[in-house]
Amino acid sequence: MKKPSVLLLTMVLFLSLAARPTLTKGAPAAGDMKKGVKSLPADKQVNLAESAAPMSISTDATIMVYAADGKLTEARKGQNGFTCVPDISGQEKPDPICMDKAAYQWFTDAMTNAPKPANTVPGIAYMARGGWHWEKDGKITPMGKNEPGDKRVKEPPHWMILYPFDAKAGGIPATPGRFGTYIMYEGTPYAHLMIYQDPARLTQAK
Ligand SMILES: [Cu+2]
Repeated sequence: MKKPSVLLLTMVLFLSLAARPTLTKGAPAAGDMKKGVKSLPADKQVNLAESAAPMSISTDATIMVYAADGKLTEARKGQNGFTCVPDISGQEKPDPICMDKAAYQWFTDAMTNAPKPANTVPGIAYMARGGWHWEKDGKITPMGKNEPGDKRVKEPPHWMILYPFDAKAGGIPATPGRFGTYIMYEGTPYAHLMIYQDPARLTQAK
């Protein structure tokens, strides 16, 4: 697997809220976050990372944590192809994420400013604590391109399908609304499907 240190470090995206007792296990309380996720002990970062996805997924996932130098390092090797990270936006509330291999590729490409994501199959990512995006003039700012003055908007717990979606062709909105599903970054190679559904409450097909 590619070295993910650059990856989520520079990412300026979503954020979180909503503590989910059903899956946070020993995840730290909001008060612990004042100094940022990077200053938390590794075990707390692990719990936080795991809290992004249903436990059935995160228990077997590779877990990355921030080392003292701020770089992401592998804290635990997984077996199910998913990788979880305790925080991606560096906002005052952590926004952990769990990604499958294709989603990991997608985020790596986004973070390194690749012209388009290289994943050839749809990626799936879970953000059970929500995230953030930024808006300008009622439109969502492309990832990492937000500027001072842009409006920061909270995303509720959600999951994503990371693959080229077209809002017009699919008849899906390009901004969040009552529908609860929309295409984020519409009109860019990084357009993807956002689904406002708490991953903590997803049940698995048997
Ligand atoms: Cu998104």
